[in-house]
Amino acid sequence: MKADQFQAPDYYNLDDLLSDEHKMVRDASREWVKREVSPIIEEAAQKAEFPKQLINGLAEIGAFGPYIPEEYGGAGLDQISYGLIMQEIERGDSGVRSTASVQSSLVMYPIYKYGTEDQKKKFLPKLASGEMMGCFGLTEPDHGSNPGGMTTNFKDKGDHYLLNGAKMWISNAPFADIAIVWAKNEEGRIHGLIVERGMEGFTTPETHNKWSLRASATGELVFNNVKVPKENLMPEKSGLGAPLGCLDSARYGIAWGAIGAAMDCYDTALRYAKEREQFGKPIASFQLQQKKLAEMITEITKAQLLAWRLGVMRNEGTATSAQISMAKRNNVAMAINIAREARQILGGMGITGEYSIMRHSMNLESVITYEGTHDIHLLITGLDITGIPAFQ
Ligand code: TGC
Ligand code: FAD
Repeated sequence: MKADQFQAPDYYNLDDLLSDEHKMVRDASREWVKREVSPIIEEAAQKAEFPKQLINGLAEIGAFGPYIPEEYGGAGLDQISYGLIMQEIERGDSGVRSTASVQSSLVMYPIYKYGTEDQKKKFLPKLASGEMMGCFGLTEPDHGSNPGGMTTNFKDKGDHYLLNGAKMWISNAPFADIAIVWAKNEEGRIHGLIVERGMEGFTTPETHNKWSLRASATGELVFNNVKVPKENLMPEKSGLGAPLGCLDSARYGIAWGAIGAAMDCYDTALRYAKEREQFGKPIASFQLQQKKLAEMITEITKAQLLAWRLGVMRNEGTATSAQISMAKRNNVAMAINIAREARQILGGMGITGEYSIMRHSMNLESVITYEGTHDIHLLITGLDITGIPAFQ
């Protein structure tokens, strides 16, 4: 793979809207990605292996629980810093960002928000340091966009719960030490349980043959009469709103992350277009290529402003779930379109692993599907503006 020459576009001087802390956090993540992710990520993706050697570095840049308070091992940062970290990691690879998103927003966040003090003390510091890794099991083979229909269930057996069912498409599952599992009790109410590797009847088979997110490990969670200690139920929130609340945080991170992938594709295509000559001129001199590049920087700039404003509202505690959906949907679609256009600017070279664009393009096919598909987020906006649900 080519040396990482990335230069971040900032057409509307977004840096002026960031604090010194934001810029410090962002620059540290950017440097780390350049040093540790770029040199190894192409090979990891080609081999379809999650690069476990990145776990310590992710912890060091604060990517595990950026906004979790320091007393629980988190970095105690605000929402904009969290977004900027996700942006920089996804500039390297969406799969590596997935690992950080899941650990932060889908594992640490529910324990922090819905867990007991004992659960917080037991799990959060180890999750923040990367000593322990987690995954989040909501999706089932027959319930993806409609998680409320889940059939995974647990029964009260007096001194423990008995868990049965299966989850699929679970990021980090093959190597996770713990799984946050959403399951129905005997009354059909959804609760979150912390299931630990080693519990009898709990297995995590890996999902192979993915053409997308190849540097992220994906798997199933299978529960066959798993005895879960009662102290592993997170008591502070139940119902579908509990897992969906975690998704708000993860979707927000993706709205920033997608900008990173788009910036990398744009920056690569711009440099290539200025260097590559055809018909005796740099291809950047042709109007058709300029149109592509000009539209890319316009869309990136709009996405940056959307994410920044959403971050401000998240810091104030005023951002709604529907506002988060709009940003996730817009920014991921923006990134996938830019990846496709950028790939064309590189001609044949664009399909090779010499450049990052094809990998980003394939990765974004997962990002546009997980955490709520492109169409589901549109329906969430539709519901918000009309008051009428069109899901069924
Ligand atoms: P609905 O009746 O609308 O809502 C049920 C309850 O949930 C509340 N709620 C939310 N709460 C917090 N945050 C949100 N975003 C919320 N959305 C809804 C709602 O107020 C209600 O509460 P209550 O107290 O009245 O019961 O539910 P529905 O069954 O009609 O479904 C609505 C729909 C389709 C929008 C929802 O199911 C949905 O978002 N589906 C998409 C599923 C999804 O996003 N799955 C993601 C799985 S995890 C994943 O993909 C991780 S990838 C990680 C990585 O690798 O980076
Ligand atoms: P379906 O729900 O079957 O949808 C198929 C199509 O139908 C989509 O285009 C959808 O938009 C459309 N559709 C569905 N319902 C409607 C409707 N009402 N109106 C209009 N159109 C509709 N899940 C987890 O729980 N944890 C994870 O860590 C996780 N990681 C993932 C990693 C990867 C690589 C992938 C690919 C997925 C991951 N997921 C995870 C699952 C992901 O959240 C689901 O794939 C996603 O929610 C969509 O569900 P589905 O694949 O079952 O598609």
